[in-house]
Amino acid sequence: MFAKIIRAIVSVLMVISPTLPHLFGLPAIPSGQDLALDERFELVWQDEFDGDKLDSTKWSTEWWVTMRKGGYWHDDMISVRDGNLVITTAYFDEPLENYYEEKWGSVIDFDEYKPGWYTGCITTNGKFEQTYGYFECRCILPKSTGMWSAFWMMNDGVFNVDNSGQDGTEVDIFESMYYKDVVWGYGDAVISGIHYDGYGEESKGDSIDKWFANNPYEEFNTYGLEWNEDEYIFYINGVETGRISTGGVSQNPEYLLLSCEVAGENGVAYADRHGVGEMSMKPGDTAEFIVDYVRVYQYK
Ligand SMILES: [Ca+2]
Ligand SMILES: [Ca+2]
Repeated sequence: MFAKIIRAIVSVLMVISPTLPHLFGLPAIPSGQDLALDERFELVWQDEFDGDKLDSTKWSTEWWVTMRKGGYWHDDMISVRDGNLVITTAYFDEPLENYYEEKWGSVIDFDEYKPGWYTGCITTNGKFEQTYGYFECRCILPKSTGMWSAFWMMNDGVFNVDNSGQDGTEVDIFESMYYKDVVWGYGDAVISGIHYDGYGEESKGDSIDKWFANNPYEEFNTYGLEWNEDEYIFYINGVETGRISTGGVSQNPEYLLLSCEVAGENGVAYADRHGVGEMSMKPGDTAEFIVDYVRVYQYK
């Protein structure tokens, strides 16, 4: 009910000016240029997730293998079935086994696995990276407040502080964090943005604010990024949402990540979005981030 009213209001505002919804803190409806995928790009890399386990020639689960915000990232939460990657989030009373203590224990300051929420992340780090092109995933988002799913890219230069993003930028092609706002009808939105110059005091970034997808917790949508030497252009279902060139775009190859996080800190989930409230999901419930494919294209 509220959802339809909010959408109608946003539609009216956008007729007046496409920037108006964001001025009122509302998501906007994608209305920019069409991607024209087939005319402008050729497919160079893909995973359709057709097998029965994660393809280790394309993906690794070892990008970060310990506590992550209000939960833990763990291999057991990653599965491939029915043509999809599924990253499951669930609560465990007994900590899951630490597969990486022996391998990484001397390098990583492991936070002990404890009872709590477990979820996961996969990355092409060390297996595939690309400079420029078009990057797309088709997915259904996990249904709970406190869940934060994302399709994003990284380069180790992100940590280099030089007042520029050209040496490497975290590009968040989409992040879901608005399930809290489903009641009011703008929970069907995702955000896109960038971060560069590390994650400390010098950290910089930009965002294109909230954009509507179509019923994204129940239905597949595509979320894409076009990246050239001048700008990042974000898309939902092949329609531009916005573009960013702040700090200068990355000129270095970047690897891909698909991840789910539980909001909170020190392995304790207490957040519904940015650090307040409760998760709507309770122990015994599960949330699934379902990804039909990841496809990477280069300009023709
Ligand atoms: Ca930099
Ligand atoms: Ca598939």
